Amino acid sequence: MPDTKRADMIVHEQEPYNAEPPRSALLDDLVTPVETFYSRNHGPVPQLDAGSWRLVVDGLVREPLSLSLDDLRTAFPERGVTATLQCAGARRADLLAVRDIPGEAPWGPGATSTARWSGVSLADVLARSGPATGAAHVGLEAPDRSPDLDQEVGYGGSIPLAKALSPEVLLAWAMNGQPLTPLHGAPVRVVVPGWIGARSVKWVQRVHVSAETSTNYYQDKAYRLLPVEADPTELVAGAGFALGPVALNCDLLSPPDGARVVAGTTTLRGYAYAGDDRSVVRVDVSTDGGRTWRQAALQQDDHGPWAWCHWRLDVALSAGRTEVVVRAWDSTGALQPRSPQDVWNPKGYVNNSWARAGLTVL
Ligand SMILES: Nc1nc2c(c(=O)[nH]1)N[C@H]1C(S)=C(S)[C@@H](COP(=O)(O)O)O[C@H]1N2
Ligand SMILES: [Mo]
Repeated sequence: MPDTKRADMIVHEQEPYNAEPPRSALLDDLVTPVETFYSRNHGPVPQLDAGSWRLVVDGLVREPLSLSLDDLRTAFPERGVTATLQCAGARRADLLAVRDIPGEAPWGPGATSTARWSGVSLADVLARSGPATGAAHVGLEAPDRSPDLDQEVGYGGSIPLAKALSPEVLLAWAMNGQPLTPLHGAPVRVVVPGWIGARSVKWVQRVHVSAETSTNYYQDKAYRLLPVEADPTELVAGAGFALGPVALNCDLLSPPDGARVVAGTTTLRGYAYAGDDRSVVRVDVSTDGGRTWRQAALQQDDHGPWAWCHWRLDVALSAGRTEVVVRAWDSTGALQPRSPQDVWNPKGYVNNSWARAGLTVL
């Protein structure tokens, strides 16, 4: 286990390291401590030397750049953003219960965490380089390679130029006020607030401006929502559609599914999150399997538009079995889909169905 993580992480894979914190740990604070923050890696963690690290900006630009960490620190204003990262595979465990998804880990709700990131805006760096006519997408490339893939290039993906030019997208070197750890992308990672975690490329070395989306495996073949009947063992470039902005989602973090609680007042707590330009406006809680609903209190503490919220509701429970159901609404009036059956897909992404937990009340 990397020494920066808490001892009770739920480890899906030791090498490469893939782990999420236990549910209750996410409730300690709206800003997740680095030792608690989930960790998602497709290959071995590269150990890059900050002194010799360079960021190349090239492609459809008027002036290609090669910037050191010192260049970034001195030539551009430092910016900070509190942003939630959520893996597109978060809550996949409930999709696996519907139908098997070979080769994909049973991530729970903990593949969602929030940090205070600091660095410079990608937009400021792109402004210096000057996107040329026809520029429409920004590729983000890293050196790490998955041992399962036979490919020359490392991890990567792209975001539309319009998102890349939004000030919240950072080239970040610090997380919660500390220099990034190697596990989280040192010396510099991209943070794309409101978009699936996969686009927040760690160990970034190249920003490639293009007319097209990236042809990297993780843009063109993985992190795509495939039609239900697609064969996930034969991934076809461009099949389905690429995931981008994070879907509206929520989960119950305490008490967990299967818990025994004492009759009387119990506090139900969890998180809710809506990506990109949407925000969570309401969280409904039912303690009778969805027949009746009450609204939870939302806590966001002015962390800004890119951070999740925590929710809580005191409920009176009497002895017996109770099915808790939780569902969130966003600022467009969208409601989460009802069940994992409705959202099942061959790679097991974006399970944003209602949260459900069975409690035994003693
Ligand atoms: N270079 C690189 N960047 C990466 C990844 C990776 O494997 N390699 N994983 C991505 C995925 S799928 C997610 S969800 C986030 C997770 O960030 P974290 O490990 O800091 O929590 O990083 C993204 N950036
Ligand atoms: Mo991810």
